[in-house]
Amino acid sequence: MRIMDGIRINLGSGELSRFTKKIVRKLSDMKDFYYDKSAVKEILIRSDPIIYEVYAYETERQDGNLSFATTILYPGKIGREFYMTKGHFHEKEDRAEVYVGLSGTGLMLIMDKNGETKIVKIEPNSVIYVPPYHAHRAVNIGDKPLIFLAIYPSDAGHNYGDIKLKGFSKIVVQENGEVKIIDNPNYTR
Ligand code: S6P
Ligand code: ZN
Repeated sequence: MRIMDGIRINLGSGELSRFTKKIVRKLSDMKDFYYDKSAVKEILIRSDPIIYEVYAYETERQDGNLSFATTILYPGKIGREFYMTKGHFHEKEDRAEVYVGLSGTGLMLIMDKNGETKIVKIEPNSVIYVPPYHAHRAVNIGDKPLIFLAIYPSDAGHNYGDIKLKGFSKIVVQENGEVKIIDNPNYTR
């Protein structure tokens, strides 16, 4: 009997050996998501850095199916705020998700509907559970790419609208060389 190869993750680059979709997110694709709008403008005059890339293996969007994706979130800052993913609620809000840290160091922001945010470390071999009805965002607080695997129901979908509008209640910034979690001045409950 033939033994099939599984899909492999290149732990150096984060690339999947097989994927159905690749996303490249540049600063210009997510300028509303950073709190310091003038820092965004300033950077975009000169360049349009890639903030993160996603390799997704997505199966048919039907109840019961699972999909998975690796994300490579580069190191850097926009003003004082660390590079991060857009972050989203799921379109089907009752869908949960699991994250597995593979490389680099980051934080996961997990926020409920009332704006209560929990923060969990993402590092190699850490497993993070994102419960249903919670928005989630990854932040790279290190100086290497942060690479993680996400496993989610194929019909979960993404709802970026709420986050684009209000952001998360907390943001992650650098202050005097240290990582600080502060209230987002633009967030309204
Ligand atoms: C999907 C899962 C991840 C993210 C990816 C990019 O449910 O949470 O694969 O899509 O990390 O983040 P975002 O917020 O731009 O979709
Ligand atoms: Zn998700």
